[in-house]
Amino acid sequence: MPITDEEVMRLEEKAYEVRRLCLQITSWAGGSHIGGSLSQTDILVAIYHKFMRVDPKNPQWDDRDRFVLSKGHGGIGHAAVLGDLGFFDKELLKDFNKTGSAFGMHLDALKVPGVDASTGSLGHGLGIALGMAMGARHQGKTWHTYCVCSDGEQCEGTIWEGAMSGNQFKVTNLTVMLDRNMLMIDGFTEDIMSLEPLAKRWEAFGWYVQEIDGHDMRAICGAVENAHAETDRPSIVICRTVKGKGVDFMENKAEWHYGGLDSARLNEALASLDRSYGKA
Ligand SMILES: Cc1ncc(C[n+]2csc(CCOP(=O)(O)OP(=O)(O)O)c2C)c(N)n1
Repeated sequence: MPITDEEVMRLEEKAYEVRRLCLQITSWAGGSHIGGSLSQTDILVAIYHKFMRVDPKNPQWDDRDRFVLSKGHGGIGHAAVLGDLGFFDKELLKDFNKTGSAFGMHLDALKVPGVDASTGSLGHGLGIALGMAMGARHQGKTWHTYCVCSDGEQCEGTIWEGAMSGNQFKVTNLTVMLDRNMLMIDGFTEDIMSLEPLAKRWEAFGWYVQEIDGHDMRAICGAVENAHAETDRPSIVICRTVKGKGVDFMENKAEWHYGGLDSARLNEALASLDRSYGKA
């Protein structure tokens, strides 16, 4: 069913709140992978707020949909979404990455409610997600698995092993979203390890590929619905995004892969975010 204008506005507002929280966590923690957390925000918000069947009061509910953040360094963004949904007390985020906190830069599934897989070593989340999806099928369960990958991750051989397996085993109860922000840790993917033509490569591996604007809620939701409807091939959605999206001094800057914000810089970032949402 096409998404309504009201729902688009609701999701966009939620993405604004999550981006704000990402910036605050970055300040509390003394630094974070903020660039990639801001690029992935709209994807995570759309998945969690429109599609995921989860119960924050019962994080281990057996029939819940599964989510794997294969680009595990986006952990602050994932934690912001989960905290906002009420999986845990949001106040705990103030101690993010501090000694004794449950929250490290890469979220630990044994410590953070709502996290289905501990990730951070790039390239492995796709394989974990494939296993979860195949596990559902073997057990006759209806849960759907979502996996968010990064473009830097496409340099890992395990991604392409996963691509082959997804096709071989026709894993159609999995939706992969690729955060194509064009930047990896210290530069543009096309300068460091060219990925293009990325869509054609995934197609050649037998996947149903869609390419969308990864900051357009309507496009994200439509693509996920198309992916759900595809019953022959595994699905990947290449989401064209901007690293640092929403904060002018971070956008498209490799150096904002990881960075800190003192209180003055935090205020600047929040003001820029407000401007980008037309709130200032
Ligand atoms: C196997 C492995 N090698 C290296 C790293 C260190 N590392 C962290 S993030 C990153 C790449 C960042 O680029 P991308 O994955 O595209 O992240 P995004 O731009 O979406 O934040 C690297 C190499 C890692 N986490 N895992």
